[in-house]
Amino acid sequence: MRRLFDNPFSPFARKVRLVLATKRLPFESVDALALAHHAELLRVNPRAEVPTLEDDGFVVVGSADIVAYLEDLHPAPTVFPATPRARARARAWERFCDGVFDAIVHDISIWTWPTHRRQDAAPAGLLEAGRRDLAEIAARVEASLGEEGFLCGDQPTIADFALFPHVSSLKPLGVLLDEIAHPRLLAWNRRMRELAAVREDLAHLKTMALERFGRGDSPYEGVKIVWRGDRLEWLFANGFHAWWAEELHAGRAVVPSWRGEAR
Ligand SMILES: N[C@@H](CCC(=O)N[C@@H](CS)C(=O)NCC(=O)O)C(=O)O
Repeated sequence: MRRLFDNPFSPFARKVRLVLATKRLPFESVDALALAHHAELLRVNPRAEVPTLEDDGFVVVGSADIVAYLEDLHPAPTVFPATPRARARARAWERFCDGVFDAIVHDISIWTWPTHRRQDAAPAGLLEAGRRDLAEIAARVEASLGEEGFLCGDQPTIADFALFPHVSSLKPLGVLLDEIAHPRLLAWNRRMRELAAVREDLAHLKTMALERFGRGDSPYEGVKIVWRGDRLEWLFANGFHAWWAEELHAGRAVVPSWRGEAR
């Protein structure tokens, strides 16, 4: 049995679900960031992160490794381009989306994301720094999209699946794309939204947002934020280490542990 320790809103889990849907592989989904499933998640992944895949008792941790595992087992339809250089480019995009794009989106969404229930305001300059970098990333993606339609050729690959969840976060974070500056990115976005896997992902997201937050409560941890390395790196590189230390002292920040200690 294929079981995905999942979360409807995690960009990494969404990337894996896009790949599962593209390859038409059925799976059972557990919303493992819901507090009710936390112990189960710790059992398979001491860092308590989603996505984690359990395939007939065999555990694969981390979205890129899960995608590579699925590709090895089920190579058709492929989510990687054909040539070694194009594959290397696709992996580089995936890593950039996972390590850089995700970090910025995460670090500035704390005050808009319903889980955190924050009453305070972001430290001065944080949202501006995030929006500046996100605008630069949008410009970079625009410049990289060629005539072929997708990031690494004429078919969607892991590069596009890693990028899509983050692009869909831009508008709520105040980064607007327009036809003058971003014609290719907007056309790419429309093309992505025509894919069955993406339509499924967006419909799921909408249903889950209503289900998880619609009643005003939430099944997730509401105070402590888990700060993984990449997310801290962007924060520190932009000078917000003192703010983060305050968060830590106030009991609102934790870092994942490879030993699997309970938080
Ligand atoms: N490198 C990991 C990162 C996964 C990750 O950061 N997952 C977040 C959700 S987006 C998580 O599980 N955080 C734990 C928590 O919020 O409790 C991957 O590629 O799968």
